[in-house]
Amino acid sequence: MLSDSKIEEAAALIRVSRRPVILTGAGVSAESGVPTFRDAASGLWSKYEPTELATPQAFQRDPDLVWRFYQYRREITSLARPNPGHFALAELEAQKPDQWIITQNVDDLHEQAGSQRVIRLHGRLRDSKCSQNCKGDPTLIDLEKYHLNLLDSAPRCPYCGARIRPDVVWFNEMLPFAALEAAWGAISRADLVLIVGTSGLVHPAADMPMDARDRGIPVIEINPKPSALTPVVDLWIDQPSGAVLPELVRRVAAPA
Ligand code: BV8
Repeated sequence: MLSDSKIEEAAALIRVSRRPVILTGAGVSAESGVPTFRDAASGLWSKYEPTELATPQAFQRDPDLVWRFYQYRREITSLARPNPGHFALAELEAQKPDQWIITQNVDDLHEQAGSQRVIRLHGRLRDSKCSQNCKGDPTLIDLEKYHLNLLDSAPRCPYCGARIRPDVVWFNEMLPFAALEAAWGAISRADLVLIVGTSGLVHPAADMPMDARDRGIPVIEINPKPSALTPVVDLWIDQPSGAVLPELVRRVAAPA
């Protein structure tokens, strides 16, 4: 049974919010069958730590291994469809024109569900680019067009011959400036932050809700397990987002 009073409390806060910001992590896609980031290396990949594969150093050392890891994740993500949580956030955006989603996720399930105001901090799994960005940052490469959608080795850039890589932000890489600027701008204007499905371990994403909190803005978290942010949020709903968000958004629109 959903914790009713917490849902009602959250709905009351969101109802009066004019500029909500929703920070999402891999948990919002879990009910779509996309393994969360820390579970991303399961099965054949279980002997690897995702954080060890998602680095430029790993790609430099063994581009084909890292390429295969991302082709494996692309395969899983390409089969995924938005879950009721993604659709609920798109519905909330329709009620709140100044809402922004800031996502750490590299799937595009928010966009597939209809969300239009989405800031992507860590890139997009389905896009590939020249690892040297030889034609500008980013030099995106259409793998299909060049028949380069190889499964087990990192293809070469058709322009300069450098290895092709996924267009995602790896650990120890700077986030895209435009995304960072948009995210901090949205956070600075936010009058409420809703955190959905993140362990709160990755920076600078994890710092964003805290900036709002320091300004006295209400911060709500939806996560079945405690995260690094749970101790500092105002309201923690310990339920899966696919179950909670539709009920929450329904109540925002029609007070109980
Ligand atoms: C940078 C793309 C400047 C690749 C990813 C400050 C302090 C400490 C360290 C740092 C710091 N500042 C910078 C760092 C270094 C580093 C960092 O954060 N390290 C940490 C981990 C120690 N950050 C960086 O390097 C960033 N760059 O800051 O540039 C710089 C440059 C050089 C040197 C220093 C600084 C770049 C970070 C980007 C990394 N790339 N993704 C890829 O995907 O392969 S991050 C990756 O983790 C994913 O994007 C993922 O989204 C993200 C965060 O993980 P979560 O989304 O939280 O997923 P996770 O699995 O962890 O948790 C899932 C949660 O869902 C759980 O809590 C679970 O309970 C919950 N859940 C499960 N089911 C459900 C659910 N919730 C709701 N409903 C459910 N049904």
